[in-house]
Amino acid sequence: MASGTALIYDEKMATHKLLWSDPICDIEVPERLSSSYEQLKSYHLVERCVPVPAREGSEEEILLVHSLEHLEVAKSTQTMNEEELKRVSENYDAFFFHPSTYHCARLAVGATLQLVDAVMSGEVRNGMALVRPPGHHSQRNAANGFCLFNNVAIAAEYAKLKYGLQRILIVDWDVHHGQGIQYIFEEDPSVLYFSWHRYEHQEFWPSLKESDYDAVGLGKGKGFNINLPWNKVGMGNSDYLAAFFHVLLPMAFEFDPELVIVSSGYDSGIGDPEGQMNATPEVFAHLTHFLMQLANGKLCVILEGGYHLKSLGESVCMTVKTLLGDPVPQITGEMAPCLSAVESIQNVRAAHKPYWKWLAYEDTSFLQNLSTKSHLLKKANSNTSTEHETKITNNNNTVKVERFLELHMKNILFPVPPIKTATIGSEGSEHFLSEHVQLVKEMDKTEIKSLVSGFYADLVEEDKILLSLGSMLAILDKILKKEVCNGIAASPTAALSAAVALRHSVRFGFQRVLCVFVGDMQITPNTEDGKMLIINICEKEQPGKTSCKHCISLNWKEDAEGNDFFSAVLGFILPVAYSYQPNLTVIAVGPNRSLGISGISLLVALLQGLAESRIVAVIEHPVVLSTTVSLCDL
Ligand code: X5A
Ligand code: ZN
Repeated sequence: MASGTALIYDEKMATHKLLWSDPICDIEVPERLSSSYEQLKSYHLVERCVPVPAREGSEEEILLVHSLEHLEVAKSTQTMNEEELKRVSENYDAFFFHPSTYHCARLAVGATLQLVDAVMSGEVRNGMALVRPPGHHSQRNAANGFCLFNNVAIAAEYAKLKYGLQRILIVDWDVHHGQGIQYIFEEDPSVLYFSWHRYEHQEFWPSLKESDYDAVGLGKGKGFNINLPWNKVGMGNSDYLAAFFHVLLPMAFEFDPELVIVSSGYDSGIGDPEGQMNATPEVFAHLTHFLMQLANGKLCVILEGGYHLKSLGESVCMTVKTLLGDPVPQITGEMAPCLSAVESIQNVRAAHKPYWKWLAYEDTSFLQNLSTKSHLLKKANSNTSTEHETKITNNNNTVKVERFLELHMKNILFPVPPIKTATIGSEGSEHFLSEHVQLVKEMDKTEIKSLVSGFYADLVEEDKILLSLGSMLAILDKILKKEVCNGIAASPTAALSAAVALRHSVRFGFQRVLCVFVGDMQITPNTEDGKMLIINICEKEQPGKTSCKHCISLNWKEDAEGNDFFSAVLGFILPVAYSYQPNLTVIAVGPNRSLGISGISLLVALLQGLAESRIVAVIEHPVVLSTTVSLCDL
């Protein structure tokens, strides 16, 4: 499997700039590129990436999407004086030409295609291209919204042609609707286009009817265009995560793309003057992490908008750091989406229900009940923010936003150790292990006996149990010491191991431990104090164990298509897990599991978005291998 993260940057793309005064266009400045790159350098992320040079996109490549006429007009601006440039620019909605614009736009196209080549050839696993001018608004025959050539659309056509791809997913998390991309692929079922955007019932630019949720695609492309309009400003982390859980991800997993391209605008982040949204930089780490689970990890991230330089830079860093496989930072704060977001989510799901079977499996009406008081206020006062929100919205107070970002980011980007996986097998570190077996032996014997009694006493010899508990505790110990981020232990008695792991980690100071138990759980630890939350996924109902406090039992049997898996994981397990905000996740796989190996593997990968990626897997023998793959391979 390919490894490495490409980074494409060419300072020449910073020469395109506005030469006259224009209050609409003056936010699209060269510093967007240079300061993002400086930020990447300051976090030592540049040196960890594979540098890939940009190139000029060829005329032929540009013509994959644009008309010859559009190309010729753009080409002709190279030798124009300021007055002429201004006059051509006025032909378009929100665009400016500079003598270097044509060259920069060709570099932006070429940089994007270089990234596609690096990923498709296996030279790297994923990557990001920092480009200007952006692309997603530009159309076959028109520049629009700071965009001249549609970098991402050209990349998708190029990938179809050069690599014969039949399914490409484009995720547009820019705060504006990439109507250019929508127009280009509207009738094309081989490109699934998802965009969320500030809409405010068509009040917000570009104020198009076709940006609404009911534009689902045309002809053969019906069902392959997904618009999620935000009808309020102030959307935050919880709204974005809900959009992924309940709209994009179920459709994306069903679509099963061969390549994912992100139209990566960060004007959807906090502090941006265009977006007026509240999502913090680390949400982009989560969005990136989710998309890395598709298309075998083949992910190309292409810069679009983003106009608050500090917010933009931090968000770019979060994205690249996640592409590199670093632990995903914890998201804190309110986890329920606001009512307006829930409304939009339900509308787009309803519009797409005829086309996607996995949308039919989950009812999202429960989301409405999750919306909390603070969010009701947010809905009611989206223009006059509540006191709490004033602190984190920009409105006309950039100082506050900057201070917020500073405090907020400080603890996230520096201290996290890189992901290392502990594997303590029978061959490994005997010394370390025996020490822990000793520790287990010294643990309250009656406690263990009472846990074991009736279940395993006559099934497995005590020594074997002690050994497996020892290796599990050795992993917990390494996680506590921050030597590793995650680990996997085989156990003849997963339920016992999980119970001991939970008790032990709470005792060692983890405030909230999430346990996802797959299979029959013969032992239910005491969860009364709320320091642990257990989600048990089992095939048959377990009498008497269904609904104790902080222990949720999900009965499901996987059908041949695995439908229930995605609706349960995306519709329920992840939202609950994200609301709980654990500091450690334990996943245990016991007997009679209702989940296949690939399902468990994906579940483990998705759960690594929680608890700063700290995760312990305890597995009853046969499935060890593939889960190890998803732990190590990030
Ligand atoms: C790429 C991008 C925004 C254009 C806004 C025009 N364009 N009002 O974010
Ligand atoms: Zn934008």
